Amino acid sequence: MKEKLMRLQAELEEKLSRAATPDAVEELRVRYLGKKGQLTDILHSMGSLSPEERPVIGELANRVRGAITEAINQKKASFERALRQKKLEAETLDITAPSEQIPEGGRHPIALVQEEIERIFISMGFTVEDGPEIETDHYNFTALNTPADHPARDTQDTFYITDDVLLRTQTSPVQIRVMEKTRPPIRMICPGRVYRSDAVDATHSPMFHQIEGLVVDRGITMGDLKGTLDLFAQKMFGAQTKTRFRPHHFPFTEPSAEVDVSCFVCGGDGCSLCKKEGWIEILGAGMVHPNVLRGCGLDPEVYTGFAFGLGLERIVMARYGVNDMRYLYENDVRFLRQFA
Ligand code: 2NM
Repeated sequence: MKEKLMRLQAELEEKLSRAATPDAVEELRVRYLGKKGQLTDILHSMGSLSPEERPVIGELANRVRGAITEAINQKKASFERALRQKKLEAETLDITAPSEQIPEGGRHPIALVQEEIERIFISMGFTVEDGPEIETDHYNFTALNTPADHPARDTQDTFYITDDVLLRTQTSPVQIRVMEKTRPPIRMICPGRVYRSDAVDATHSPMFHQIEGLVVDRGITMGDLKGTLDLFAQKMFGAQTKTRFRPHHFPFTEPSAEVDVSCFVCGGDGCSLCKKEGWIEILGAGMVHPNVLRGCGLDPEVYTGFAFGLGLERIVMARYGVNDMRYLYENDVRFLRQFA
C-alpha cells in the first residue's frame, strides 16, 4: 500500500507537469482527490490493514494528499499568474504616444457677427440683455403699440401656442421688460432668435436672429439716433461708411425710418452686392412711440428714446457673400469650416 501511494504521487506529479490548461489541472484534481478519486479509493481500502500498519499508512496517505493538493494548487496558481501577466501586457499604456487628432470646432458666422456687433455697442456703453423666446401677446404686440388689426398679429405671420402665448416675432419684448423694471438712462441691445411663419427659401426662414437696440433718457433726440447708427456703421463696415435714413412706418416708433449703409464692397458706385444701388438696407429705427413709453410707466414728457433693429442673417450674408440663407442652418462642415 505504501508503494501504491508513492506511485500515485509520482504519477500525479508527472501528469501535472504535462497539463497544459487550467481545465486539465482541474480534471486531475477530480481524478486524484475527488470523492471517487484514486486517493479516496486507497483510503477506503485501509480497513484491510493490520492495527500496526494503519497509523503508519494513514499518516503517509495524509502526507501524500497534502503534497498532491499543494502541487495542484501551485500549478493552478501558475496558470493564473500567466493569465494575469498576459492581460497586463495587453493593457500596457504608452503615455508618451501622440494622441489622435481632435477636430477643432469654430464659431458659427451668425455668432461671429453677433459678437462683433455686441462689442461695438458695449464700447458705446450699452448693456446686452436677453429674455424669453416664448412671449405673451402683451409683450410682443400690445406693449409695442401694435393694434389688433395689424397684419403682424395674423396667424399667417406669427406662431401662436395659445390665443395669448406665441413665439416672439422680434426681440423688442425684451426692451419692454427692461423699461418696466429699470429707470432711465437705459442703453441696451438685445440679440436673439425670433420666429415668423414664413416658408423657407434663399432669403426667408421661420427662425432667424435679430439685434435690437434701445436708448431712453431725458432729452434723447433723432440726432442721437443718427450719430449712434453712423458710428456703428463705421465700426462695422469701415470708417468711410455713410448712412441714409428713408421715412418708414413702424407702430412702435414715430417718426420711423429704414436705414441703409453705403455699400462696403463698391463704396457706393454700384456693384452686384448692392444691386447697383450703392446702398444696402440693414436697419429699421425710430423714436420710441409715446404710447410705448407710457405703457412702461415712463412719462413721454420727461423721457424720450430711440430704438433700432437689424437682422443678423442679412448682414452675415452680405459680409461673407452667402447667397442662400439655408447654408446658415444646415451645419454642413464644408460651409462652416470656412469661418473657423
Ligand atoms: C425695429 C425698428 C424700429 C424697436 C422699438 C422698440 C421699443 F421697444 F422701444 F419700442 N424696440 N425695438 C424697433 C424700432 C425695432 O426693428 C426693425
